[in-house]
Amino acid sequence: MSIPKRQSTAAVEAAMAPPSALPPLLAEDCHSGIPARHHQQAIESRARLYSNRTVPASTPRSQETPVLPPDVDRETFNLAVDELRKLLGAENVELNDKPLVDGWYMEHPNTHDAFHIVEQEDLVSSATVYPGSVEEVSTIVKWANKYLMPIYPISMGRNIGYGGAAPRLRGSVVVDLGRRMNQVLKIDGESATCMVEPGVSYFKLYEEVQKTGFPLWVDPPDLGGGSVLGNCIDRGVGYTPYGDHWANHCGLELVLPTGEIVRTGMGALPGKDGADNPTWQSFQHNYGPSVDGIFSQSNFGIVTKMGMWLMPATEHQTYMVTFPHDDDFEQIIEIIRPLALQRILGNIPQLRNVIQELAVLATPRSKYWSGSGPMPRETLRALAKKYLPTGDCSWIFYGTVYGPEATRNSQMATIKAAFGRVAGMKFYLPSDLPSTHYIHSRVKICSGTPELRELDWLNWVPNAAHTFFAPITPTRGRDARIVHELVTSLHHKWGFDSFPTWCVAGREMHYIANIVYDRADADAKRRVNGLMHEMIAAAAREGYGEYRTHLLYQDVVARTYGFGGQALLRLSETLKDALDPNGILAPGRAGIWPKRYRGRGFEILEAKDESAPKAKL
Ligand code: EUG
Repeated sequence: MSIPKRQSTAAVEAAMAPPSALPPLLAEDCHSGIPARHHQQAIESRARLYSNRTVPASTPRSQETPVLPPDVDRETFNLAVDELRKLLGAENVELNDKPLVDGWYMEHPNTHDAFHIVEQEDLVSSATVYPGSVEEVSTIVKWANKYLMPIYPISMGRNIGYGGAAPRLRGSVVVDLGRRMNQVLKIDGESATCMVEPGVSYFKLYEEVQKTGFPLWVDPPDLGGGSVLGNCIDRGVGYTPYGDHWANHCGLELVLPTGEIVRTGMGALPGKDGADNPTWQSFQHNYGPSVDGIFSQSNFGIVTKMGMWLMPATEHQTYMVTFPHDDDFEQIIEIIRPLALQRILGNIPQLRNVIQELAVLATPRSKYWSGSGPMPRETLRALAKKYLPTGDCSWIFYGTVYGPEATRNSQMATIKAAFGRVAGMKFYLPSDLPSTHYIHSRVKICSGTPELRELDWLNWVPNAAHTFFAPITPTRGRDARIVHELVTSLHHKWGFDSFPTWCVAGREMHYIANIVYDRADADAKRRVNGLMHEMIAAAAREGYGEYRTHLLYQDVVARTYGFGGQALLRLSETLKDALDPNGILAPGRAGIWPKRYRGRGFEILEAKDESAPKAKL
């Protein structure tokens, strides 16, 4: 085993210095870059985040590299990598043997989880391979079967808060699909559809749609840098009327774990003279079983092409409503439900806690308050009063109505009257608020323009990382109360500020608890882990489950869906063993372990150190 060299003081200082190069622009040779319209903002955003950093930009490795996957010895690994270089070209295979760089959102690593909760070196790959076509993806899959090498596909690796680009199984070979497969393959202005490869970000799709001149919207989530395809197969959420991404996908091309290439939906029926089927992006189903579902949040195939529906552009009006009391949320949610069910609310609105509003101003919490543990409620009230244009409030609702003015006016009148039942509510239009207010970013997101503002709350603590606890409840005040009280009290027990946002639809809501922590603070990381495990278990006892979760919690979350003695997980395992007999594809993803690894201790079923903080907080 080679002994890693300690970096000299000078090397550490060099690593701490702000990078001199500008963050990369979106271009042919940088699919994951920043659109020109956001370049200045990105430069400032990065400078702010790096000014709150106390850890070196890069960390020397303390373990022998590349980290090997289970059951593969170094000799076999080296042999396999040599063969992969021959198959794909040496320039398309990269060993993960350099210092780890966490970077930031727009310059993120594909070697590990930049927002590490466990040791930075735990969730790491052994190597990265860059396929350039679906045939090359198939080649990689066949290679993995030959060497029993676990591979972990990523689209762009910007699944931030859920594990980023990191493989679930340490030492897996990351298949970075996005770097060379990043084209918008079609934009159809007549049917309002598109087809994308894994490396197309919301930023890029937006630019490409603009170039066509068609009046069409993409549906961005809170941040625009992620992969359209990757977000969709992880069942992410956006904020135009097309916010349910998976519901708006239409047609997949994928590579099975044996290397076979499959098209689903109408794409299974070849078009005339070998063309793509003309109905592939218009009708979601093929004849026979509907199989698309088993390729989302799974490890049954590698999606290489995906159709998406685009929304015809329309007039729109975003608004904001503030509510004064912490306890108002139950009444607010009861008001939202019928409005959402009747489609008077045009999109998936967000109901945010006042702390998000303060944090998104990008000022570190330490500038306001020097204590540890959660910020006291009175401090937060005083800060809101002083720094927010709305003054003191508890909840902020961001909604948007769509369509011609007469329609919007009538919807808005109904919405205003309904929220008017909450004592002390205040209604705002974007024009009522300063040009720097976060509402202007929501206006863009809710009308199809991807944004970069959301991560400003990462300045709340130094070296900030975050993860999400994301349970689903019915859209109902009493369910909201159970989850919100459970989350708030457990955040306080483990010493964290609670940052809740509800993304509300008619029948269900995604409760997003955003845990922001200092990734240089080992104790904070231990507490995040304890908090996550305790919240998942406590919510499950009440009957609530997460829609999505970080790599570290996929085993436990999968097991909370345990009806019938884990019948669902067993079904997934049956499918897994049939489709991936050698267990090479993303072992452990979504809690699904292939036979080869099952029950050997790879599952993470509890926090190793369960002790809550000793201090009374
Ligand atoms: C957010 C929303 C999500 C998610 C992660 C973050 C919003 C943050 C609805 O899903 O998974 C403000």
